[in-house]
Amino acid sequence: MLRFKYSRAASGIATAIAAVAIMAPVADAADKPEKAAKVDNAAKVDNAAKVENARNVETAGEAENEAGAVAPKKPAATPCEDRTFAKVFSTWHDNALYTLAGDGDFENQAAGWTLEGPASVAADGSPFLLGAALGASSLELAAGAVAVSPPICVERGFKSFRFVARSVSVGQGALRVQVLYANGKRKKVARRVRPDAEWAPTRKISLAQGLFHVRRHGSTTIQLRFTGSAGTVRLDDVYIDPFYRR
Ligand SMILES: [Ca+2]
Repeated sequence: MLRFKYSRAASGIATAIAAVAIMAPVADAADKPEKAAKVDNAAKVDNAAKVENARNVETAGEAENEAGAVAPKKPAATPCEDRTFAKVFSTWHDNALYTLAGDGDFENQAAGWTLEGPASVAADGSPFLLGAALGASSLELAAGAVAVSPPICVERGFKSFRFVARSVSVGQGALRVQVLYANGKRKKVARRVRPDAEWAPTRKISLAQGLFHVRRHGSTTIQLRFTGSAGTVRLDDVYIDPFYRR
């Protein structure tokens, strides 16, 4: 009986903490995005993933709210469909398992991607054999171009993503990278990427999973948005670090 009462009380406290954590990013997102993400992470049950985030993942640089936000919808209580996972960045001492975003290697004419402005598929694949075969195409974004990925199913523990990029303009190009969440809050975590002239993987970029509240054994979707902000950049091999399996 005592155990039951304790359990109920503990559950109530956990719910209260979770409610505070959910509200905090809404209040703070406009001016203190990093703090908001940290508060949210603090409420996560998955301590292993939290520690891993703190140690290895580039902290998200920015979060925003957009006008016209709609009411959050609950994430699905079903896991993602089976996908292929591989340690594709092990050459760069990153032994995490990754899965390719939908046509994330742009070998199928950016199928499923939404392209706006000066965006096109270029006959210039990354030189790294990350998948089954070396590709021949990448996505080129000049300043002002926008590319949005197909929806990507994510579960608990999907903590970061990375891709391969190069600048092809005379000056160094730059991309703004954002994460679009399906929870209706339209929060975005942004990072600016300035690739060199030679193809190279970016650092890991955080998905700020605390902002999308995936249930245990559940899933939700995110999308990645790339905006050309200076010069011309080509990107290729967009990979997501999947469920925490190590
Ligand atoms: Ca490619």
